[in-house]
Amino acid sequence: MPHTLNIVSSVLSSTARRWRGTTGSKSVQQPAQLPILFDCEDDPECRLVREALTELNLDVLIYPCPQKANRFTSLLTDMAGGQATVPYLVDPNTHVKLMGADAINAYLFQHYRQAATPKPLQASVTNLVTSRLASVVRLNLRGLVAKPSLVPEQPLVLYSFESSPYSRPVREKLCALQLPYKLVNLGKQQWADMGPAKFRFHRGEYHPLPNTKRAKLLAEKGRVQVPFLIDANKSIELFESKDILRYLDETYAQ
Ligand SMILES: N[C@@H](CCC(=O)N[C@@H](CS)C(=O)NCC(=O)O)C(=O)O
Repeated sequence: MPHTLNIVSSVLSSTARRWRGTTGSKSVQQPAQLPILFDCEDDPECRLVREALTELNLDVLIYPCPQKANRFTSLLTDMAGGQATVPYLVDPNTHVKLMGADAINAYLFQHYRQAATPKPLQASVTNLVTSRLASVVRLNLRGLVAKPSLVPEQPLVLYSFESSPYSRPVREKLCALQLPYKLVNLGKQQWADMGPAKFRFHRGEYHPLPNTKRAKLLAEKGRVQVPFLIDANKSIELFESKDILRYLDETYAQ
């Protein structure tokens, strides 16, 4: 698919979900250990969980499980102690293991924000329909199917936020190639964060909120823009969705 069409349909996808997964909490703190999410990018329930993770400003380790996946299915069965389906969350901080968007989001909101799941993130019929629609407009009628790929020694790292139209194609690629990755959620925390990286809606110099992941990224890399990929296996760091997609294909697809 041409890149522009890819981004346009990704905008439609975010619009179908009314741009949930755009803002990030200013108060939730990342726990000591990284929670694990077995996830399929185009699965309606998985999307609701990832929206919640952005809004709670939580980072997770993603084990992608697209259709016909084989790389993480036995790990999922082992961790779940039997057959399980995505979304499946393992939180090593509390030893909690949960399956399904409603159970996972209720836990995440209760444990990390002492709040109930907001209605738009509950697995209601309406939300599951709009989440399904968000996949349909990606024009991939077969859905995300596993593609043969090399196994990286270490998980990759992707800076993203759920509704980011430029980040979605990268997450889909990581999913289809079954590449494990640390998902660093960079939800927007103030008006100055809004808009694309090159022409933010806010006038003047950009200052992220102090002591945030955004401030750290700016200090370390000189800009705040997603998607941003780090592949420690190859000592590669890349901004620009098109470059990242090409890199992943050239490096890992078989
Ligand atoms: N040309 C870049 C555009 C990236 C971009 O503008 N991303 C937006 C999010 S979709 C962004 O980083 N916005 C600034 C922010 O969130 O702080 C690409 O293709 O990756």
